[in-house]
Amino acid sequence: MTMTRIRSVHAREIIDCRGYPTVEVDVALESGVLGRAGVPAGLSTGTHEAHEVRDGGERYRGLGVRAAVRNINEVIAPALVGKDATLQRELDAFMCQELDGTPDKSKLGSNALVGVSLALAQAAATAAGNPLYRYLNPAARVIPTPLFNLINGGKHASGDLEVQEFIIMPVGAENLSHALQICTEVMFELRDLIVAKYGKIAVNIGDEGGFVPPMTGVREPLDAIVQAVERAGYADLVVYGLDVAATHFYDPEEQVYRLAGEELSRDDMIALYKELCTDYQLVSVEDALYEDDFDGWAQLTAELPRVQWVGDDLFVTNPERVRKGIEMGAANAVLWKVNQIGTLTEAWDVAELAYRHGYGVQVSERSGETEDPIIADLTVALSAGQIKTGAPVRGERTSKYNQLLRIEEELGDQAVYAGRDFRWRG
Ligand code: 2PG
Ligand code: MG
Repeated sequence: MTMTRIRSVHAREIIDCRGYPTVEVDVALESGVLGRAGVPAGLSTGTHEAHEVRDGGERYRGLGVRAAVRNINEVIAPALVGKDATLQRELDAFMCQELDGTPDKSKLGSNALVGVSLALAQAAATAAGNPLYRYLNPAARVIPTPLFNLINGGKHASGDLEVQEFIIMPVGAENLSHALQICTEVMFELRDLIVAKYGKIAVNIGDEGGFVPPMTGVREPLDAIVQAVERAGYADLVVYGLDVAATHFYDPEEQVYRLAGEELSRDDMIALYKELCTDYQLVSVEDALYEDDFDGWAQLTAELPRVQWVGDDLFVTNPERVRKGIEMGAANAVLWKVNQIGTLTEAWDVAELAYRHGYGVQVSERSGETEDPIIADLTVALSAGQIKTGAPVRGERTSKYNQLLRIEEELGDQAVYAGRDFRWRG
């Protein structure tokens, strides 16, 4: 017990990959072990996410996190020092109920709670002499199928595409290192295709490392990616995905989706997905409809049950919203982001809830990331079978892929690449 007793909790302000301030937390134990976590942040956030505390004012255009840092150093730290870091569930509950006490974490900030919760887990794992994935799940061996986001639109890019992410999934790869090779070679081909058609200026990249070419609609980018996959020689090994992030081009007053110059109703959107799923090997589509349209989601899921319909803004890793989705048959997979709900324990329980009802779990980065690779370990610990962490460029994305490569190597013969079974828990 004494070795895992918390000696100090210390937070600081660092910057994320967009240059926005964020929180980093160090948890030190009596044994001298240190657990550190960086807090990610979304930009195309769901309305129902837990509340981040930002400073406002002029500094960093209001985005500073000094208040959240103070909440950790002055409120959370004194309350946690002396407690046992291995009691993750108890400590997470204590922070949420006793120290914060709000339903949306708005008193201390989800950015404060997430940082402490994840740093506690890292410290406890290190103290136990284990990598985090194995500490959380000694039987962990499923290496996830990656969803590589090769073209960026929506809020993550400065182009005209409304759809946020155009994704390839190397389901036929032998393992993660092969998957990375496939994706990167496809990315090189896509780069050449875009340069040939639109010139060099068109291969600038968006927030998640994907290209931002001057394309419109849904088909033009999908066609370009399919062509790049074919040219790279991987047509048999690759299927496709989208994060439509539809809430962000939905007009709730008019009840229309404004997509590529057209106004589409919910039924038009469902008809569009039917066509796209026939014309492309689309196997996973996230946020296909508006975040509060549970009825539309249920209709879509019933009409196209073979596709993985992933709820991100719809569910926001929130047990109540996931439960409602399960009851209504809305979506069949949960996008899993710890900072949407606030603590590791709450997010973990959401994954368990999803599994119990046959829902898939896709672990995801945020568009504003740090170099912290923790979601790689969490994906393996959850046996989630799928991870979405951007294009394999830029350090805040490669840190996750490279950590997965290390885990795959460490597991050796034990490792199982999820491949085509990405939706089913290993
Ligand atoms: C999403 C995420 C990550 P953000 O919509 O799935 O890709 O974006 O972090 O901006 O919410
Ligand atoms: Mg999303």
